Amino acid sequence: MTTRSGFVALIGTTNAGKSTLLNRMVGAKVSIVTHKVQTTRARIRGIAIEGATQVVFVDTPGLFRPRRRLDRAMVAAAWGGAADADVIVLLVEAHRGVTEEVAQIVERLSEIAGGRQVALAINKIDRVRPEALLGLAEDLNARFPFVETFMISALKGSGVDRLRGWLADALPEGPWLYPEDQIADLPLRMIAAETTREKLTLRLHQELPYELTVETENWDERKDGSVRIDQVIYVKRDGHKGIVLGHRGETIKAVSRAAREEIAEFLGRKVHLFLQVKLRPNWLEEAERYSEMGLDFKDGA
Ligand SMILES: Nc1nc2c(ncn2[C@@H]2O[C@H](COP(=O)(O)OP(=O)(O)OP(=O)(O)O)[C@@H](O)[C@H]2O)c(=O)[nH]1
Ligand SMILES: [Mg+2]
Repeated sequence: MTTRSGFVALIGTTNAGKSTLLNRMVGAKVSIVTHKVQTTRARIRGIAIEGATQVVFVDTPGLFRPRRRLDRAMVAAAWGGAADADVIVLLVEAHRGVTEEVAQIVERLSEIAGGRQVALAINKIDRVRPEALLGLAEDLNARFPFVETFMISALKGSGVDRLRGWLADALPEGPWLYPEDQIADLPLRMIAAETTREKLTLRLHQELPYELTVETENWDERKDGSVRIDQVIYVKRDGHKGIVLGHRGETIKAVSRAAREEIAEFLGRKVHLFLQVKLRPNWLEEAERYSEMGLDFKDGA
């Protein structure tokens, strides 16, 4: 049997649904998802099997106008993911249509696509009336020669099987890149840190989610089959420490409980999670924080 394999980069504006789509393709939660913008910070690889093809999906940070060093490193990681892929899928939100940001991304795509196949996935079709989709597809296809257009709902699953099948056929012949039971190429300690960051992002407001980072400091496999995980939450401002802890530690307790349950489910074993909040005013300018996140510090210069 001829096998195929390759990388499919999911790119688009922040919030377009890239991580939701990756998780659906893989059939497990590999990449964190929130309703807030700029959730994903680095490239996250999730692996799906379709017939004789191994499809390595690369989730990327959303493309937006960067302001800070971290933003620049995120956007560079996203375009880098596209440049390294065999096939690129651009996600556009059906209900927003061609915003200025989308128009800019499509323009930039022409520069980086090279000979690569680029497909268009109009996502969140559950949010619009079907009549609206044709015009949007035409508009986007007039701006860029997409090889194929898909109408999908990453959340509900419609159109996703067709996209996966098409991608499997579009990838080149070759041996599989990962063992067949592997679903992600991301250290477990990072998945665990991301899970905690997701729970923090969901509970904290305004700029706070964007000014903290989570790192797994210690991972201890115990004889009874459980895992003890120690994580640090770095915050930028003194006032943020108290907010993360919450009144009588209620916020951190809720975050810890939600993260622990999800990590335990992912690992299929019991988890003891210990969170510590530390003030680190300059973490956004520290190279080590970026490498922990899977980002290139120099990209943010
Ligand atoms: N209604 C609807 N919502 C969706 C769909 N796909 C994703 N969402 C929602 O859109 C929000 C953003 O989803 P994400 O998957 O985090 O988006 P993203 O593109 O990875 O965002 P960043 O990582 O911030 O760039 C979440 O609230 C999702 O539940 C969809 O098909 N329909
Ligand atoms: Mg994301």
